[in-house]
Amino acid sequence: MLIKDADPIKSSEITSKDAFLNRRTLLAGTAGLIALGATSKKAEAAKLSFAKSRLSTSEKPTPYDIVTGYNNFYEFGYGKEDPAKYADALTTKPWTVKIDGLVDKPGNYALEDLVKPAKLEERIYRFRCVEAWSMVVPWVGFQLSDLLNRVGVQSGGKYVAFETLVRPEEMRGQRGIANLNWPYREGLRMDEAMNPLTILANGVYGEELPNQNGAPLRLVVPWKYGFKSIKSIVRISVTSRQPENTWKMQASNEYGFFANVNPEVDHPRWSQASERPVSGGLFAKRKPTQMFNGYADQVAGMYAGMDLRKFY
Ligand SMILES: Nc1nc2c(c(=O)[nH]1)N[C@H]1C(S)=C(S)[C@@H](COP(=O)(O)O)O[C@H]1N2
Ligand SMILES: [Mo]
Repeated sequence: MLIKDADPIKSSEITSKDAFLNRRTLLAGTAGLIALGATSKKAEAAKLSFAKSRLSTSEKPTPYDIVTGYNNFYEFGYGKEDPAKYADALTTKPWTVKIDGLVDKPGNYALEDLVKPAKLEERIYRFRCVEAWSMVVPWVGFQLSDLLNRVGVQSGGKYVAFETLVRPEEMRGQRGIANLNWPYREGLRMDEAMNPLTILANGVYGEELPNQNGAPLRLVVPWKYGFKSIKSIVRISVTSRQPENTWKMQASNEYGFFANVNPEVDHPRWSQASERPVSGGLFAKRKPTQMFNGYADQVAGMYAGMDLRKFY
């Protein structure tokens, strides 16, 4: 099958989904294999209001259909198209996040109570999966530091641990289809959690997150491989010890805790020297991967003195 590239899209238009919908015939050509069915339903998603951010990249975002149609979310299956097909089964309203551990104000928080006081911003970030593909995603969310400051981190709090929900009735991957040790878990060191680049996203493309992207609240850490950016969070714990993380538990010879994007350290199955942008048609050229996914200026200082080759 020959797939024609779409016309270039002006970056001024790109974060408006209406502009996207007007062009979806063209974009459908680009997305190629990705079904359009899910998109029309998502047109009903609630719009968010947010400010722009100086921390956004000026690179052109990956088309909406790809951002919401080519996903990793093993709770719904292994395939890249499984999340878009099956994640609608997840009930995201109401949603509660348990915040516990070394914080002044632990509790079970309704999602609204976490999001309402927050300063929502659009953060257009590069996003790099350890499988060596990449996108540019216009997230909407707020800094994790903002939430941590609100709940008050106590002096012994050195790490932040996150968990996704376990709900096999709604998550087919948890019914024996994907054999991970549920719940999906991730963690950050406190300085990483407090870094201004680290956000909790509740939206993408100006609207509430679709389920396949980790609704209603997911982490985004743009200088680390995508698996750190845990989806559909139900628990945030401040801990004194380095928490477990799912992919390291699964295969510690392949995945680490830090998982900083590093073109010089290969994964046993994927060279990390370059990446395949999942936009611009199936024949898009690979491009060189950047240290810390291009965010070295903002984050390299946190790892001064660490031998980065040992912390894959
Ligand atoms: N709970 C949960 N979070 C997850 C995953 C997952 O399988 N389960 N996959 C991770 C991986 S490997 C990637 S690359 C990103 C993909 O995010 P996206 O689908 O929004 O692009 O989500 C991450 N967060
Ligand atoms: Mo990934």
